[in-house]
Amino acid sequence: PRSSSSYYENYHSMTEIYHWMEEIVRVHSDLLEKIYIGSSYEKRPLYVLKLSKRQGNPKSAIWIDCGIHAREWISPAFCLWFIGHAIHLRERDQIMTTLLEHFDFYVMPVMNVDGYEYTWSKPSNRLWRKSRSSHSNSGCIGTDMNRNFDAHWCGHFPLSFHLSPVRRDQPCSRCKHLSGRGASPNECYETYCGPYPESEPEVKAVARFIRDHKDIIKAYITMHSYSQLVLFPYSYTTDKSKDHDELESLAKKAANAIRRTTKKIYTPGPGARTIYLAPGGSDDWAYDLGIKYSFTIELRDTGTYGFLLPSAQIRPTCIEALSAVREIARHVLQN
Ligand code: ING
Ligand code: ZN
Repeated sequence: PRSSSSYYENYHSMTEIYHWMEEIVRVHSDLLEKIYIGSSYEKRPLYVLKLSKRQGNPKSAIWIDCGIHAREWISPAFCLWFIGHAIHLRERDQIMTTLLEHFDFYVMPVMNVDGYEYTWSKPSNRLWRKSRSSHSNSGCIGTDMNRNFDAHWCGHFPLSFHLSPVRRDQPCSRCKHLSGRGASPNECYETYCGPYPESEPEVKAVARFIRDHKDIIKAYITMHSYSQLVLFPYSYTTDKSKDHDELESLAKKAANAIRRTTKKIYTPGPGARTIYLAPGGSDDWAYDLGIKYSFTIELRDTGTYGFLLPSAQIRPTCIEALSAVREIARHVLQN
């Protein structure tokens, strides 16, 4: 059944997640609201779940999104587990109780709904990362949603590059070092940034929602995998952000909380200096919008299973990730 703890310790298809959303919101309408924020390229609905203990006066809120990248299945599993944990264990879990007394949560279980569905459709599609949109006749499909936000979008390429059909056909030789991991204007690459910022309807819907709620959203947290990292801005530049020291100490506290919880080691650091330079990412965008506490958490593991993390690890991964979320929330409360 959809409310049992074993439900949350398994991965679920998009169809199943839609049913889960419908049911949990129906049964727990006192705590949950399903907000429609737009539709995907393939016309699937995009929902945000608002988790709120009290109706009425708007509280401070924390945003958590999952499933920006299709193959990172542990990420949506966390969002589902987080909601399930909040609903079913809120009385028994002191952490959850305290969190809910102070914050509303906006939780988006799956941002890349089309890509996620695609990874379930055939075993050979399991490692798909991008959206499923088509922006050219190259035959290549998909934009990297975490390169499509308006934060120094595809920053290393001149605008003319994006406009010229001739040059778009091949990778920018000058920028080749960036095209694998940074961002690429070539639609055939895994990190294709799209034809313009927010070209993806999913990114646009999320950006609009967050913009409209930016005064109450005090923290932005986005869940990815894998690598076990607690990242904060910037990823688009190796320069330090103006809140670098505070974010670094908070990321360290979050990583320490994880270590105390499950003994797993997560490495804290700013994106560009810790892993690679990557413009157009959601946490950089949220940070520059004014949401100071902006984090990308890369969940388990460090490469043994990678994206194919066994479902037996869902529960411990979610428990450790919750301890990181709690640390961030606690800091936000004090500041
Ligand atoms: N990692 C992220 C990626 O999109 C990242 C790292 C974080 C990039 C923040 C940009 C901004 O490449 C994974 N695993 O997706
Ligand atoms: Zn990712």
